[in-house]
Formats: sequence, C-alpha cells, structure tokens
Amino acid sequence: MIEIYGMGATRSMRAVWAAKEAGLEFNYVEVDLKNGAHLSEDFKKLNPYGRVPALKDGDYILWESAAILTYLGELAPERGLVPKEPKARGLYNKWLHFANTELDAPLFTIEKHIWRYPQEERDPKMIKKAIDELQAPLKIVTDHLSQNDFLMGEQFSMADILMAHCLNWARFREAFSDNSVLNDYTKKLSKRDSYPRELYKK
Ligand SMILES: N[C@@H](CCC(=O)N[C@@H](CS)C(=O)NCC(=O)O)C(=O)O
Repeated sequence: MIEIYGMGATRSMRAVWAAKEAGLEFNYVEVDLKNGAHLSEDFKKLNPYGRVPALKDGDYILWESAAILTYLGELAPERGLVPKEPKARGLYNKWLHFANTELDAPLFTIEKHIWRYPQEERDPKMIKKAIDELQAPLKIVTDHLSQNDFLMGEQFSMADILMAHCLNWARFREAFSDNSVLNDYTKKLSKRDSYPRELYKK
C-alpha cells in the first residue's frame, strides 16, 4: 500500500490530491511538523531533506512533490493525468518546472521573511521584491488560462495540481487578488471530487 507523509494544506496536499485523482488506495501519515517530527532520524530515512511530502510504495521511496505527482499519475495511465506523447510530455514538464521555479520559489522567499527566518534576518523589502517578481509569471499563467481550461488545454493533468496550489498560496500572500482568470481556475479545481478539502479543516 502506498503511504503519503504530509501535514495539512502544506505542499503535501499536492500528493494527496494526486493520489485521489489517480484513484489509488493509500495511507495518509500525518507528520507533526510543528513538533519537529520531520527532523527525526526515522523520517529522514524517507526524506533526508526533512520535508513533506514523502511517499513510500513498498521499498520504493520518493520525495519532491512534482516527482510524486508524476509517479502517481503514471500508476494510473488510463486517467491521462500525465501525458505520454513526447511533445505533450514536454509541455507538461514545462508547466511543472515553471510553477516550481517561478512561483513556488519566490513564494517560499516570502514565507522565509514572514516567519521562517529569525526575526533579525527578516526583511519586508524582500517580501515586496518577491511579490513584484511574481507578477511576470502570474501574467504568463493568466494569459494561458484565459485561452485554456487547464494547463494542458482541455485535459486536466497533474501539473494543474501544482499550479493550483501555488496560485492559492500566491493569493493568500496577496501577490494577486482580483484576477478573475486565476480565481475562476482555482475555484473550478477546488470543486473537483478529488480535491483534498478535508486537509484544510484542521
Ligand atoms: N520542493 C519540496 C518542498 C517541500 C517543503 O518544503 N515542504 C514543507 C511544507 S510545505 C516542509 O516540509 N517544511 C518543513 C521544514 O521546512 O522544516 C517539494 O515540493 O516537495
């Protein structure tokens, strides 16, 4: 049985959502980040970097949310969540990497300067700079989604999970607000049966 290690609405919700979209059975193991469970020697056998999500499938261990999404999608090829055809796969990878490098990375910079760094190392100017830097990639995503239902056109894919999580995070950190394209897209995705809304109730 697949095990997914995570906590609440953190990046690990991406993996839970993906497993549900793929129709896979899995056990969800909550990792108490607040009490440092992710830094234990046991957890570091699953992810030496001490982060969630992590996945265990028998003897197979995988970490990094984008890699987990693609792995889970490939376990259920009939659902078409990860394109196989090389050109489509290239576009799928493009959106995964774009979300991770151009959205997730500056969003994490914001978190560092809001709460993660020691007080004396936090700099509000870095938050503003990261929000400014997010505007160009957000425009690219907005332009694309104003012409397409999903990142891959008419077909939902695992890349939409990563993108939707980053967009919800960006809105939460006030990188955008009244963008009807992005708001409609994230709202539509949050209504999918597989959306792990249960993780937001905690
Ligand atoms: N690039 C990694 C990032 C994972 C990550 O940073 N997860 C956070 C939760 S959103 C975490 O485990 N944080 C614990 C910590 O930083 O100590 C991925 O996408 O899986």
